Amino acid sequence: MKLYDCQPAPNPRRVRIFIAEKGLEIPTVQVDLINREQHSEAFRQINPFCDVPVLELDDGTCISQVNGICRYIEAAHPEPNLYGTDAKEQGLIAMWDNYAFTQGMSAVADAFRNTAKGFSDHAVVGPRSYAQIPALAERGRSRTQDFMSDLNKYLGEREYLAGERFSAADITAMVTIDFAKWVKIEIPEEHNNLKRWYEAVSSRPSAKA
Ligand SMILES: N[C@@H](CCC(=O)N[C@@H](CS)C(=O)NCC(=O)O)C(=O)O
Repeated sequence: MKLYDCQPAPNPRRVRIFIAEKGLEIPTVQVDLINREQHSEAFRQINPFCDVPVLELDDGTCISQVNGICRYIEAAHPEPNLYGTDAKEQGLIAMWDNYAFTQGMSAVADAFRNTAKGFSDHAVVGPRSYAQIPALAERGRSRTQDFMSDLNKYLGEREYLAGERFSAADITAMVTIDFAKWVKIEIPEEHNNLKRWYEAVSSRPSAKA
């Protein structure tokens, strides 16, 4: 088994943290996103969506998309549980994980990809070329700030994003907060609940992955 990875990129980091939480060690292969290795013919054979992470199983099956990979790992290595035990918890964790991705990670990605040099013809992840739209970057910045403010509210109501224990949803939200630093957005000083949670999740050993 091996993980196609790119050390600085946020989405592969979500999988590395998940793997660390499970106490597993999976060798990684670095994909050079800067030089567009993800668009090479060789990598398209591994993942036609042209993105990382990708988990290649020992039988050659390739699973991409963070959720696909992490759900596979959770099923193969159930403990410690990160996607919920009973039906209610599974539903809540999936809900908050998807919320963190669509309202957080995607907002930061819009802010970053629609301004960053080197992405002028590549504002959307994937095999096709899309131009940058500066207004989308501005909207992404506002949405990122709103995401932090909403997280601060939710985390005043409970210890972790999906309930009283750490889950896959916290990994997505924490990596999003770190990704926001790429567009120079930090947790505002007055967001005490968000700061309390961020310090707790960031001090877990897995956060170094
Ligand atoms: N929805 C995908 C997102 C993956 C993604 O956005 N990966 C980025 C790195 S963080 C990527 O591979 N980018 C390639 C590119 O920019 O061409 C997932 O869940 O895995």
